[in-house]
Amino acid sequence: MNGVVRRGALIVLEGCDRCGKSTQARKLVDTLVAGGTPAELWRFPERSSSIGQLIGSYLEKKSEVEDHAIHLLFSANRWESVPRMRKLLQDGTTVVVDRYAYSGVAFTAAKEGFDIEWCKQPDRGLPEPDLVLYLTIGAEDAAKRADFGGERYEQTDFQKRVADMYGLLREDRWETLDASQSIKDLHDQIAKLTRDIITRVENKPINKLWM
Ligand code: 2DT
Ligand code: MG
Repeated sequence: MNGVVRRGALIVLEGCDRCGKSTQARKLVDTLVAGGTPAELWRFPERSSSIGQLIGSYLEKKSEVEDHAIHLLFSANRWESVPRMRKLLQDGTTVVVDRYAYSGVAFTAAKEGFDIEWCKQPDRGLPEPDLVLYLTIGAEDAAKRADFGGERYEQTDFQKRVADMYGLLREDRWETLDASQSIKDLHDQIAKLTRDIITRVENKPINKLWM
């Protein structure tokens, strides 16, 4: 008998707007659950908490928040979820997250006058993802997809700078995937990478990000 609980994996999807992260995150969780692997879909910002509501109002341009202050609120919005995230992972549930600290850093560092190291600091020590799936899409393909909505940051120039910042954040655990392929092909690739990671980390401790 094996009484040891195998932990779940922390899987993060990152990339610019309209690259298909949310679609892929949802499909991944559906596939895992259908195959008998406990999995939950998360996204950041998590707009339902008090901090999340401040962020939501900022993104919808209903309020203005100073750039450093909003950066710290995005980070606080992740930290407030950490106890629940750790518990789920330790109990064996794989958590698939649509955006994480990398979005936090890439979006703020894309603004004037921000230093990457300053941007990373508040998220240091968060649960470290076991796999980061970075979805890329060329400017031409992006232009063919549906129009941006009216939220803050949804402008082509800004998104290009965000992509440059993501480029500075790449780590060993990143897999860069071409998001211009079909939804199904991309999903199959993501599902395989995820299954491999789940078995590889099930007996490993949860590390701390950027420490
Ligand atoms: P969605 O369109 O995915 O809801 O994202 N953002 C996100 C930040 O600026 N900092 C962060 O820490 C996170 C998680 C990216 C809403 C926007 O919020 C940006 C797009
Ligand atoms: Mg958006």
